[in-house]
Amino acid sequence: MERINNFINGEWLEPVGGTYLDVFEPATGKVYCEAASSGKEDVDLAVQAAKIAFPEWAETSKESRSEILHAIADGIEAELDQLAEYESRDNGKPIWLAHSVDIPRAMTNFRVFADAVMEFKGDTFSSEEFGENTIHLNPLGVVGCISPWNLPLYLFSWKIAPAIVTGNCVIGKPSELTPYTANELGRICKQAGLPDGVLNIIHGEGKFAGAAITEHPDIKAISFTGGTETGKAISKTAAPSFKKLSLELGGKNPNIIFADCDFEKMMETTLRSSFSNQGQICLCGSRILIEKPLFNSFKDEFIQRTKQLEVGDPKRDDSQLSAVVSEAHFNKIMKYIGLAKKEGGTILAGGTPAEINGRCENGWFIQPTIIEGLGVDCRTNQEEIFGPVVSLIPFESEAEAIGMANATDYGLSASIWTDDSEKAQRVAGKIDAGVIWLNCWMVRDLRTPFGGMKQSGLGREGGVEALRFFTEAKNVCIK
Ligand code: TXE
Repeated sequence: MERINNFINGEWLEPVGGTYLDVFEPATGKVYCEAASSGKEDVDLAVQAAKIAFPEWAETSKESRSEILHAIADGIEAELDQLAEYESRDNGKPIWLAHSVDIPRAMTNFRVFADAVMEFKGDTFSSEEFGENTIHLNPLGVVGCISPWNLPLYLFSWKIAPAIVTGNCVIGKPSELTPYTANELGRICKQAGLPDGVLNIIHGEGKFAGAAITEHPDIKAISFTGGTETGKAISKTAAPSFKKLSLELGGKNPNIIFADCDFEKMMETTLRSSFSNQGQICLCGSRILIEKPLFNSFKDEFIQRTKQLEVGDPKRDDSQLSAVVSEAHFNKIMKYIGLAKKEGGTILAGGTPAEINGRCENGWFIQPTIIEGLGVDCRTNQEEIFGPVVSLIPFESEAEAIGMANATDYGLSASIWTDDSEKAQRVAGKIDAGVIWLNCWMVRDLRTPFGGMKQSGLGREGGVEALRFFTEAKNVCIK
């Protein structure tokens, strides 16, 4: 069986402990390869390599670093078809989705930061009284990038690109559920001329490999995307060594739909924001708040269109949804559907596994599910389900919608649907979320700050925010 090893100092090394984890294809439920199960010793080796590579990489001009990032993007672009197939096999998402979203976005991540770094420099302040102040933005050294399984290469590269382009050396850890394209990225980086030791990729479980990264005294910062509970554990571990932290965590995002919206555009977008990637995107809207006069017509149309969604083999172009990432995650989502019923909710569509015949008969597929009849305070409407499950909630007034939207511990994103632009801006101003879309969803200019409030995270990624995160300001004053 194929084995994925750690990528350390430009070489593929077996884990020191010699053990491997099974990697499953979610669409079939079968193991198709193994990935290194790493621990502290492997992380130590990677940090040693990164520390040796750092001085030269930090001194490399930003023009040269930017060129290498563009070469990495070219490498991803050249292998788009193959990478999309790998991503789909690893994660369960349709190949067409990985081909149109995940892999192109990974390529764009490298291009955007390759360009952004060219404009990135510290301020200068000069005055008679306080002299000439020049702010240097220096790389931190060795940094850790820990990413999840829902958008594997997309989120891994979203962290790695700004880290290396600012002159840091990286210890990256993809999710143990989806290690495959991260491993391919190591090869593509090497081919693109990234010096050995600048990017090191460690595979393995969070509690061993991930914890060894967050604990390591020579790692200066951690950029993490994943669950809120994991984010809390990482904060605790990282605090005593004063590591910089960027945490992108969960969400329970509201879609606020007013009766005066463009119904067709809203409906088409709400279907996507509910069920794209099987609902496994932190930005998916899982609480759909609908103004009462529109509630019944929204509900009827939404049910009808949801029932028409095709759930099937990720290899098929007509599969709109495919498998969820793992058996454990399948069970978690099904448990939440059971909980919704116990809490008094009515299942309007879905609510069951999807039976797929043939190659995928043992895969982890769930029908897109709509729940109605639950108040905002119940667990179904408070906890992140992270699957193809949404809840419909009616509201009477703007104030009530805002109250409901803010009534969770999360604050990642929201979308607001209305033709009244003043109302849209007014409501946006009152929603506790880091990312707000008016009459659209998932429109992302990568130069804008991205991240959440409350338990959805700490700090912002994207554009200059990411470049600042991976650098440290030093003010040099002369008078
Ligand atoms: O993610 P984890 P899980 C949410 C979603 C999901 C829940 C749990 O609700 O159901 O989180 O998912 C690494 N120290 N999101 O358990 O564990 C782990 O190996 C250091 C939201 O699969 O957070 C992986 O690389 N690292 C989300 C990464 O953390 C640790 C995306 C994410 O895994 C670690 C994914 C530790 N102690 C899940 N424990 C989003 N915000 O997009 C785990 N890891």
